[in-house]
Amino acid sequence: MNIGMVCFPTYGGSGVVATELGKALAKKGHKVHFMSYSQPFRLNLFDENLFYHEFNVNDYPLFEYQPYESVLASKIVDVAMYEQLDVLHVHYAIPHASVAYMAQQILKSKKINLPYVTTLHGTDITLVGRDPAFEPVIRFSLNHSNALTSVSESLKKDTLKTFKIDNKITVIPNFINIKEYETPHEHCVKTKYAPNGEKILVHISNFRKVKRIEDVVQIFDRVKKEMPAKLILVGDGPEKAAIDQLCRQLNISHDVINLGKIADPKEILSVADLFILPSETESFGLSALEAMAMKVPVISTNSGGLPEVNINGKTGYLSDVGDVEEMSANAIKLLSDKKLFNQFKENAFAQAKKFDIVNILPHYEKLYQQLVSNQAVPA
Ligand code: GMT
Repeated sequence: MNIGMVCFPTYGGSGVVATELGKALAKKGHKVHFMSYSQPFRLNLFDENLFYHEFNVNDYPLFEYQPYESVLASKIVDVAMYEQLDVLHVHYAIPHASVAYMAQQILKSKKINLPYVTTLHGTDITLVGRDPAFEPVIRFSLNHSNALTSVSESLKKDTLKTFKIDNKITVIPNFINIKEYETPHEHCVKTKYAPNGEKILVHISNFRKVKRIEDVVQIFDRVKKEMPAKLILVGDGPEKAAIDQLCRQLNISHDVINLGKIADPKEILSVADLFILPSETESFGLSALEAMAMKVPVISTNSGGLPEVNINGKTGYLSDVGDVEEMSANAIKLLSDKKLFNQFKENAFAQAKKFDIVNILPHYEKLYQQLVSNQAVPA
């Protein structure tokens, strides 16, 4: 199949999922055409079936806001016509679902049928999508998607509650390629970060408020009072300055290692003892799954889709949002009991295996196939 793939290229789970999905489809012989305003950060193009079509959103003095949607819709039309796309897959509802609809209508006027799949990722529904200003457009474009998927049962429920749409939502969970985690990651030596055998806590995110990184720091501060420990922070974003400030106030900056944006976190995860994800909302928690695939137990909240990934008392622990005391106590308990800790590591890996790409990819392929074989252009 010829598949068009649209995602945000920036650091964020939806771009990672789109890119890894595209790579896996390309390996299976499909031709995958990415369209974005800059190259998605995990997209390396050494595959004869992967293509990248960049578009420029020009800066024109008349426009205070650049017409991203129009340029993207034009690019989709162009790629669909000249690369003969069979199906389009857009990630993140806002604004990609309505852009896909617009492109589909333009193509329809040229007697070309391009069915599209919209994958809901999380904040497109739970945060940004809650803004009533978007409501009519989101509801319309979700209802008109030829297929609608969400990355967790929890997100499906949230979508149905928020938008009351009529379209069917298929849950296809996020995934990892377990083989990539089984190969040794020797470059990153643990003693580089923990020269005296300190426990290493890791958090990875795009440092937005929803991630509650201040809770990561508070948990670390409490763990550090019980045992020697280091905190590795991967990523960057709007909350970074406030987090630096908090670390200074708590006088723990010397034990907090900021690595900034890292495209592939496997090496870092290979030295981690615990992964901390105390998010306010999290539709799935791909970073937690990546940690578990590296046998790292997870201390997280129980919000959104996290209970579908991290199993309480088995692969890690889940607590109410903001319950820093319980999350710290659980972290200390796990790190102090070697037998329990090793059991959780194995459980985390076993749970991650369920989300291996080989189990998830056929669901997407089947969906595309269903859309391609139904030639009817939607009204
Ligand atoms: O929150 C992020 O890290 C970015 C955001 C995105 O869309 O890029 O992530 C969302 O999608 C990921 C991939 O499906 C999910 O694993 C994350 O849980 C989800 N984030 C939230 O719901 C806050």
